[in-house]
Amino acid sequence: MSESGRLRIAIQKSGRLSKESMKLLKSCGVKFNINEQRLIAHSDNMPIDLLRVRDDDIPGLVMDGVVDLGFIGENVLEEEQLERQQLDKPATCQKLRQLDFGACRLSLAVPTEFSYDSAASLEGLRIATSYPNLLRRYMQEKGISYRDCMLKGSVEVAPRAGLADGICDLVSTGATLEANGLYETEVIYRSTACLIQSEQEQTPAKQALIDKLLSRINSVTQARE
Ligand code: PRT
Ligand code: ZN
Repeated sequence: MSESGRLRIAIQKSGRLSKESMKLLKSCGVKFNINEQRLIAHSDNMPIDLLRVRDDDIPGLVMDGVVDLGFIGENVLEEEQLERQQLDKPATCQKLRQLDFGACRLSLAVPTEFSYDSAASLEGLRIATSYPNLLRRYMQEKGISYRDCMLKGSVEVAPRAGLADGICDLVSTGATLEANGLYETEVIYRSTACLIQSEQEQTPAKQALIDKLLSRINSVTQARE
């Protein structure tokens, strides 16, 4: 558990955030020997353990205090926070800083033949998404009622498959939307990767290590700007 003297950091095992998260830690001087089969990687030169997991698990691990730090997309963090608030589970953590990778937006999109004026054009229609809480918050703010179609993957094919009228999904270049005969109509959330810390009180030694890492991250990212 994180009560051990070693700092526990959760990073995405494999996916869009893994390489950049590892690269950032390496450029902060943290050395790792990764064994692809292993969940945990121990640093050779600092009291740091890396926990390599699905990105969706990272906010919960940090909010429950199982790990001390996590690299995560703000979209996943905020969706999990909204979910946990409804379930009365711990839903807080400190956002130490935004990072300069993993940029994307969560957007509404509809088929090219759909005549869209505003989000109100979706009133009463079905929207496929993997982000039901962020979508609900946006639609509630606009006072629009809609029907959910919860999909963990293949969201962009839902309209063509007749499962939904529109989608709410992550977009970066827009190529996936275009390839699926969809167009982006509203950006509902803008996201980048970020570094989060558990609310649990740290020992002075661990907090000093976190501060050192953060200061190195600041120098590395400033140098990249
Ligand atoms: O296996 P695991 O659960 O860990 O990974 P995952 O498949 O859930 O996540 P992954 O690796 O795809 O994405 C991790 C994080 O990267 C996301 O939560 C975002 O914070 C960030 N990110 C940045 C993106 C994108 N850009 C992105 N383009 N996540 C997903 N996409 C997908 C999007 O869902 C769509 O299918 O890429 C497609 C759109 O891309 P464009 O370029 O065609 O617009
Ligand atoms: Zn995921």
